[in-house]
Amino acid sequence: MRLVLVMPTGVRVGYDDYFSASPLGIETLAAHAQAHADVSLVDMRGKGHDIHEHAEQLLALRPDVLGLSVNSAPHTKYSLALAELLKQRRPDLVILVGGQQATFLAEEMLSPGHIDAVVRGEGEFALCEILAAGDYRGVAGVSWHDGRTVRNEPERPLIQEMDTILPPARDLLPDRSRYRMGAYRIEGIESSRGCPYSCSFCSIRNFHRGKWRPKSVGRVMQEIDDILQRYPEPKVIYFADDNFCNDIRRVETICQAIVERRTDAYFWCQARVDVLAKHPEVVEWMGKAHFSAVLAGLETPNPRQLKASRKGISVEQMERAIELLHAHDIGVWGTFVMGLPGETREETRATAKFIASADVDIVQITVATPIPGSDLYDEAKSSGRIVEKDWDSYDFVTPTMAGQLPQKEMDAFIRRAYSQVYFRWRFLRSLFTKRTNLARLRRTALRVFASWIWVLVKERLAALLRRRRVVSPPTPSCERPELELPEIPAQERPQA
Ligand code: B12
Repeated sequence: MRLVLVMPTGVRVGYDDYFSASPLGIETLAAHAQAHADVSLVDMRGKGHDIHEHAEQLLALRPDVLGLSVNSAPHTKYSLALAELLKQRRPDLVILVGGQQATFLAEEMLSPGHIDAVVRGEGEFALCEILAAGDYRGVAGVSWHDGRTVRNEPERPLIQEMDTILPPARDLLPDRSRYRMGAYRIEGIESSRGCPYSCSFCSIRNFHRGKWRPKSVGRVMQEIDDILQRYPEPKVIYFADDNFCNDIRRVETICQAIVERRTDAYFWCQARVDVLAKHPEVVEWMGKAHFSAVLAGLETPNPRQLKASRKGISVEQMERAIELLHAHDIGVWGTFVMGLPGETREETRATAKFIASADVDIVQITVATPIPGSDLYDEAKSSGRIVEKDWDSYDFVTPTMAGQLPQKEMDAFIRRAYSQVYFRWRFLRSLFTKRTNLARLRRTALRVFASWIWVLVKERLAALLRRRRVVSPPTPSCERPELELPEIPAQERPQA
């Protein structure tokens, strides 16, 4: 049996063209599925947006089963349109989807009738059961359409023993050169799953049922050793964990083990500032282990919004964590959110001002977006506040809820905040200072920024020469016979 697992792109996802790491989800699924099928992996990101060409490429692999990973909202319409095309050409092809977005939108994915089944939640063992049985019906965690209605099989228990998850089959995507972050190659490791916190705008709590489950330190180090051996080039290894620092003593042990390796690789992870602020001794170890950046959700300085979104951090903790990380030469990749429910214009202005003064090295500003699976989505949906229903617009820079500032005004705030961060004298000067992690990180941010500008220039040139690529056919939720590839919105910034 031939299985093809696909990481889709979006119809207009600009960032797919200039930055992505390898698709850990399908690489991990492949590692398991190899026991039951001949597996190929295809990563469509950065390969244009011609859906016909993509369908041809996939059909040429002669799959019996094709699995699409729909993790993010802007990949939804592309995936539905691709499934429709594939089914027209190969009605016998079994099409499965999984991932965050698909899990919470099973009904919407199945209703048009081109996708056979949605695998909700973790996919490793469900996929193996489907392949072994040659049927998705009756497999726990699967939703499918019986021709009249969507059938939801019972929930699957979460994987209890995380070390039973096999390391990703990286060898199935041998061209690793495209997975870069500026001058560095990038490889991801998943050392834990889930997060016990309940931030209103995040879907992780519901996806992993509020549980945080780690792999053992030994197992994590095996994966790191494997990457160090396999890929000798200068690299960044990132922890794809939702909350890497949930068990802070484990982080300390991992850092100590990394230090013993004396590697020249850099690391980054996602962590909460309250935890870092309380543990300066661990931040020191992270510095010694060459953590070049920590992605921290700083969100907003507004105490009312921090409370309402159940983020559970304070501005003092943000400042303390930034100070600590910088003291150990670790860059801060701060993510901020504007337009949370009830946010006034003055509050948005205050957030923009805060961002400019927060001493963050890489800034990522998003517009609050109700992603399926998040409480924000449920609340906005039940109160009728969702005004934008086109998944292509869930790009985290477009307002989608009633009460948010109009796009133009939001863009202006975001643009000003970005330029105040990146055109600061202190930031520019630091690019040329001694080779510290911070300077490296800032140069990397600049290179990612430059590749984004290059993508933008290419798109504009193509438009000028009337060579705009055309994407078709219509997605089931879209009436237009042909979709013109829109220009990347001017406000979109390089987001990692
Ligand atoms: C690491 C990460 C990143 C990294 C790298 C991603 C990459 N490879 O390029 C970075 C920081 C670059 C990133 C960027 C973004 N990310 Co991100 N990211 C994650 C994170 C934390 C982990 C992803 C991961 O690798 N997981 C590990 C693998 C093993 O799990 P998995 O992919 O989920 O796959 C499992 C299941 O979902 C399922 N499955 C998945 N696909 C399929 C397919 C089939 C057929 C089957 C059977 C099963 C199945 O089985 C797999 C194994 O159990 C997730 C949260 C999460 N926990 O998933 C967010 C997440 C995917 N990201 C998210 C977002 C919003 C973004 C950004 C848009 C942020 C921004 N504003 O810029 C960008 C988009 C970048 C892009 N090019 O797509 C959202 C998406 C929400 C949504 N519904 O749209 C998530 C869910 C986080 C959240 N709740 O907010 N991200």
